[in-house]
Amino acid sequence: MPFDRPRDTLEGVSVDDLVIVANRLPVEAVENSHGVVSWRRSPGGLVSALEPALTGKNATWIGWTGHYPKAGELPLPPIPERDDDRDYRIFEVPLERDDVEQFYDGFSNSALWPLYHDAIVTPQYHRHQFDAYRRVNMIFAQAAARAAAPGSTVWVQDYQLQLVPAMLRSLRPDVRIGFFLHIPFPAPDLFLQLPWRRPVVLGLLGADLIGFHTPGGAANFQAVTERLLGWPSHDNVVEVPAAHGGRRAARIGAFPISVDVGEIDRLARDESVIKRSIELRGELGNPKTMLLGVDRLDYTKGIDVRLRAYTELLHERRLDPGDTVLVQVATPSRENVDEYQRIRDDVELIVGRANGDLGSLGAPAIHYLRQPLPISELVSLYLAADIMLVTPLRDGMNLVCKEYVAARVDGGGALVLSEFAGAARELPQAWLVNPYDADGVKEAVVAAATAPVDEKQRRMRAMRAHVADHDVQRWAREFLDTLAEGSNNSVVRSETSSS
Ligand code: GDG
Repeated sequence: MPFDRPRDTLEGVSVDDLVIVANRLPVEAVENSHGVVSWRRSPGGLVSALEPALTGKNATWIGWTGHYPKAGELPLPPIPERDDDRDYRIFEVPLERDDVEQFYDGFSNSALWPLYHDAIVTPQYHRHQFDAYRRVNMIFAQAAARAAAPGSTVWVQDYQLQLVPAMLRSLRPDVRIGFFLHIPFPAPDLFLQLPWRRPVVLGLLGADLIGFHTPGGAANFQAVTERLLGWPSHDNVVEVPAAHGGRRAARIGAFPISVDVGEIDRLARDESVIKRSIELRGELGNPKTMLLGVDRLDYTKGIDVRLRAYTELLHERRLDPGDTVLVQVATPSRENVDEYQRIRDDVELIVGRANGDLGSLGAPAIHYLRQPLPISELVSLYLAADIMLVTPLRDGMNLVCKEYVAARVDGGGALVLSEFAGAARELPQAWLVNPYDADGVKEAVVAAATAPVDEKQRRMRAMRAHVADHDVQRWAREFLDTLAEGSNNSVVRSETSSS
């Protein structure tokens, strides 16, 4: 396998008992007012999920910073191996411009992302991009192989790194390998379009435990392995031929991810956050009904679906333009990929038309923010919103709806949620919608806006109880415990197994 990167990234460093391998590191570069760049912990859910598992262990997180060297720019300062905020090590996998274009924007986000989201937009398959994917996956696998202590656990994250489990197993057969897919695993007929379906499935089967958000994703993967490889599989176990004879068990399971409920609860009870939520409603003109959307600006999220439904309801006067507002936060994402520029244009056209037709001076129909906000501001928005609109065409889980539920410590609010988000299985008390059915979405918005207070509270209470009991720390614990349990019986001997 080609390896054309400096090999010294991890040299001279002691090996660790738990290694997380993710495309992105849990730190981000921030620039102060004097232009000095430093690194701080990034606020993402994965960091909160994994930190309890990492703390107190010899642990390492391997990933990319999100930046590559650009001509004429000063290099970013090195990331401190440790700092006061964390007691695990960080190792950077440096990516260059070509890697980012071919591996990340290319194969990961222009082939796998759309294919795994039901081919909402047409996946682009290019051989040179898959070659880059393979090459970069090997860089991550080699870094993990060097960082892991004998017999330790390596947990690989997400669709960008599906080849890593098998690559790592061939380099380090002694380590226990887990893999978690954060996006949906599609129906077999769709997945089997992928020209490189075999290396991808074999890559994943290098893991001892392969986790999905939903039982549906797990079943799709198991069906694909049966159709493609014909290997025996039963009770969520695929029997994989082992390197030295016999068979090895690759287990498959559903582990629905969640949010850091404790942290969101703390923010939602913070006086300044509550004060800000009241201020926000004031700034919006104290409307009778405030609707909210919060998403990465991504074509899977159905931002256009909800904006169209809302606009039609205003036109039809089923919602009153005089006392209803919608706030849409759309965080910029993957801006180098054409389809992301297209969805931005679509969304902005709808916003512009709605505000031109239905707004008035100082009172737009849609308040649109294409910028990232601090998490405290998001929680203030969650507290302020009467109706949260989460309408993806397909979503592995969707954390925003769980954050909204966790933030509603007042027991108020209403959630309109797509059936095609993984979270719909766990939050059936939401107003569930088929995002392809425009009239159905409109009905659900009106129903949520006009439901009696006690019905809304009853629904919210049930959703809050579920989310409180299933936080992200539980998700990480259950995955790692299942991975550890499997280690005692991970070899399926040919004489004892059915074939
Ligand atoms: C993938 C899967 C799965 C958004 N804007 C801001 C901001 N956010 C935060 C939200 C939430 C997160 O980003 C988005 O999470 P989602 O789950 O909604 O969506 P993806 O980014 O597509 O995540 C998804 C997830 O992985 C985990 O497995 O649920 O299905 O697609 O936490 O709050 N955060 C801040 N400012 C923003 O402006 N601070």
